[in-house]
Amino acid sequence: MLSISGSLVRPKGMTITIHGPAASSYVRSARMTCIEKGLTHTLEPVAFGTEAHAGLHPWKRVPILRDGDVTIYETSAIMRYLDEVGPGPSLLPATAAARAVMEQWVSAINCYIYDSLVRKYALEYIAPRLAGRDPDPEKIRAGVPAMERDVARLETAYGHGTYVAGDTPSLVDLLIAPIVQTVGLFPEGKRALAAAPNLSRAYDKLRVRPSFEAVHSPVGA
Ligand SMILES: N[C@@H](CCC(=O)N[C@@H](CS)C(=O)NCC(=O)O)C(=O)O
Repeated sequence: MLSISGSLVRPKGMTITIHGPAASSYVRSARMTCIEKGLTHTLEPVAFGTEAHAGLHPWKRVPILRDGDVTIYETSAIMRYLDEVGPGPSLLPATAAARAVMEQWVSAINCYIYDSLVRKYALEYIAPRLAGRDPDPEKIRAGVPAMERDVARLETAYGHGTYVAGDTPSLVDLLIAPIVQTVGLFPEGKRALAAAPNLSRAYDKLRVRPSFEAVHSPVGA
């Protein structure tokens, strides 16, 4: 359950726990943020759907962060927390307008883009395969138009600078990189990304960062 009773000064060297599977794009974004910020963390599984899981996240999703007596769910809140407590360079853009643009795209990912790119497209390949079944081509076909539309919309986020909000990565770029990697594992996603040169250029820079390489997904590896 959310706790805000953490001490004002976070003890140096305390290890953060991120709960969730290594393949989850949101989990990978939280872990990338730890690494970018110079915070040590361990990855721990969560028993999906159990009462213990609900005790950490009422909607039974991942990731969940634990840091001493602080427990936080929702990836953007986790990333904000890590950005504040970590010693590494800030992952927030420098101006009010750029920070608002970052938040706009964080919200768009959480409300629309994760759904169209991952949940209703990539997972239609991944989930059946993990269960030892063949993906259903009808379900994949049904997800392609929204996936293509939202890759094209994400392309516009990278039309103005190297990253979404400036010339250095901010939290939203760390949210996007694992999603792009996941979509690019599958043929229609690969084609959509090939038609998005600005997004692909940014992804090519993000994917060689040590933080991204350290959390490479076991799915499609
Ligand atoms: N709004 C949540 C979404 C988290 C989410 O959907 N995570 C996925 C894994 S990438 C999950 O828990 N899926 C399991 C499920 O939907 O039951 C956040 O930003 O953390």
